Amino acid sequence: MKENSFVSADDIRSAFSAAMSLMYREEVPAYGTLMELVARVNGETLSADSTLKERLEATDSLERISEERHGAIRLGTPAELSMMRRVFAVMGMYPVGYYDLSTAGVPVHSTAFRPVGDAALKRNPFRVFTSLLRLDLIADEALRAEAEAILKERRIFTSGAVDLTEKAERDGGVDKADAERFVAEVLETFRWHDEANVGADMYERLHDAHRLIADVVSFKGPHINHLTPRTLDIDRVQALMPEYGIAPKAVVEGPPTRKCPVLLRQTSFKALEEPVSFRSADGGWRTGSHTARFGEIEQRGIALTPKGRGLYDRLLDESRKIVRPAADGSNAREYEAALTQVFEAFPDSWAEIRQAGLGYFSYSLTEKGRRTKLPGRRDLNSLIADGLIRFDPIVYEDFLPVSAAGIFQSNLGDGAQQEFEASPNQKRFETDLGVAVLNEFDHYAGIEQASIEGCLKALTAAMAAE
Ligand code: OOG
Ligand code: NI
Repeated sequence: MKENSFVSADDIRSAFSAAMSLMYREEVPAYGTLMELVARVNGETLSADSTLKERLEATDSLERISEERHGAIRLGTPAELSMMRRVFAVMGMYPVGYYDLSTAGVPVHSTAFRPVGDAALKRNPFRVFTSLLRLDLIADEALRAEAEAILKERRIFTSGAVDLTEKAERDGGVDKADAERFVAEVLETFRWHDEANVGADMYERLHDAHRLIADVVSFKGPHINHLTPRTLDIDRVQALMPEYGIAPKAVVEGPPTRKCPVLLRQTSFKALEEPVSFRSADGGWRTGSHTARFGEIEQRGIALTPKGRGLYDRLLDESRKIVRPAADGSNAREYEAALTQVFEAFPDSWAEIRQAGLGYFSYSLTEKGRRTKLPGRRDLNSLIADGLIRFDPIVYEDFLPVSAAGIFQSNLGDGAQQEFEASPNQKRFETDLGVAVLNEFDHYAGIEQASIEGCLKALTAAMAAE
């Protein structure tokens, strides 16, 4: 096959996220309502702030502002995880980062499959937060073995999805017709199944061990458990959710409201209780319910350097020592107040964040810079001071373990939290995945460095062209 007849991975990813959005809105109507609210608030925010509108027009396409930025699934076995990696690779999504959720009382560890280059992210930044169940954290050995046996039997990928993935790997891409089939086949893996794989008794036992184990083991596939559009004003959407008949989680996860947003803020509406049927011993079905699926929103800020991230983690920890947010929302105000107060120690202007080496920036020539010719290389700070180079924050594209744990917890119900020993096991995760995860900091540092090089080169090349 000729290479130029291949559909780009970016196009396949875009088609896939659009198809998933459509499916999820049909499956979970409350999610469609959230999308409407997000579109309204984004529209209002843009009309009230013309500078923001201009800035976004320059960097993003405005019609796509309110589209999904991520979703999440939970897998059951190493084989599922490594096949998922191959499927996502066809869509230009690669595993970035390792997240250990055991410390937060959730028996999974995770990565985020996402596009990595600047151009691919601009084209469509859709990511999937992908967790692998850790049965090794379950104390009951008999139950662990039974769960493993159930998982071993299921096939979460259609044979069409497997064939097309192999074909794409072999040929180095897929043509238009295959790309369409690929999207349709892969979508099946993410679909909701209201008929459980197990009987009600087994479901109860799994559920008693941990609600998440029941969610992963009891069903035919790893149903998409939420999708997350981008909002330009997360506090406003959070405040308006009840008016739209949806119940928000108690607090917004991540940093407090700031002039210069850092990392990632996110909130969700609580997972819905949905009817499911369980197999009964007589071969029939018995009705019950399961709580798994919800909707989330996110607002992203600047990517922090290891130093900035260290400061963020320390301040977050400090805030949570003052007030630990309760699942029922009873101390939400106090928590927000503590967070805001503690985060006063984090500089809140781009210049200060840059000077302190806390964040990653993308550098570009100003109007004046484009007209200037330099006799030789000069140092970046003096070029900025002379108004030849400007800097803009690089957006954080990854996730935050404490926030993810908060999202998990709020959707597992308000019941007592379970404790696990902290046991990160990145090596094991990577063995199961089949490759090492990419390091998020390298990615941001690379984009920053390339932008600096680009500016310096252009400034001196201008002179050579004279
Ligand atoms: C994933 C929760 C993590 C996020 O945005 O931090 C997540 C899950 O509940 O499976 O999606
Ligand atoms: Ni999420």
